[in-house]
Amino acid sequence: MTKGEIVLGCLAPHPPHLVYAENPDANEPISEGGWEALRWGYARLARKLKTIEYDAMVILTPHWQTYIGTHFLGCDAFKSLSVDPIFPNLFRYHYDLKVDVELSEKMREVAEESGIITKMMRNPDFRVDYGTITSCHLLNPDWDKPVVTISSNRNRHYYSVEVMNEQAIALGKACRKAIEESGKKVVLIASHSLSHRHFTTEAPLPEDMSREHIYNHSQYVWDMKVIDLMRQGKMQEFIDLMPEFTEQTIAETEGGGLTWMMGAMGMPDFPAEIYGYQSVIGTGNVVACWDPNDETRELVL
Ligand code: 2X7
Ligand code: FE2
Repeated sequence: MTKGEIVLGCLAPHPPHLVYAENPDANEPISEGGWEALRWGYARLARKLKTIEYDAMVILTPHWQTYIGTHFLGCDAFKSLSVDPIFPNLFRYHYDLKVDVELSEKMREVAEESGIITKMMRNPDFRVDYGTITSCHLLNPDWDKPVVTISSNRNRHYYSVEVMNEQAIALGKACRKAIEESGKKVVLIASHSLSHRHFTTEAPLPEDMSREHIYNHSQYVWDMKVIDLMRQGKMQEFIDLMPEFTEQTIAETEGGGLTWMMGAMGMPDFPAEIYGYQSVIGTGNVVACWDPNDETRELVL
């Protein structure tokens, strides 16, 4: 069997606002648009994905939080209505997704062998989190590839960002080994924002872009600092800065997505492709990807 590989790693933020702004048939609320810098960036990355051959998407999301171990989706399909608990006015999405259970089981098994506590989610009525749905919809609106969602274990809350970093890197290495042994080509997705202070009141019209801006200048400066490290291919430096960044900006990196993906990709030292940066209710969001193929990697923005 040919060795499997990670063909792309995407940092894909999941504000439900972005799906709301797109007006897909699957989502009930109707909008007048908004957040174009992110949505157009996502559309360009989605076009790149169409040119890449891959078997499955594997996503780590901070909105499936597990307190004992790391969990993996373990049923062939999940179908339901996802209503965002905070923004039911924006996100009531009818999803119908397929899971690569074989790959999911393999990753769980290798993670367990490396000492990580794990569990398969076998409840067919389990409600898939909106991080998975939003990031996958924006990267692949056709939903024509199976996915695997990995939960975010609450290491950061039990312990610290430092412990989260160590555990997420170990999980990333285990997932890479499992992918290689599976013979499959896989796209990894870290589903989250960067800085994550957000407004506590919403504008009367959510898509009123005259009301959208980053929460404060310090958040902006931090976001630009870490995006610059991505551009320069200094991901080890970013991971080393993760505790300060995460604590000072209440960043959504706390769930471990980016650390896990970088661990799986062997801490890339090549430049990330940057597709767009914008705030959503004050949070900082970048759409970025790491393309290990020197021939297809581009300077996007
Ligand atoms: O989950 C989110 C998020 N991460 C960022 C912004 C707005 C809403 O939801
Ligand atoms: Fe979130």
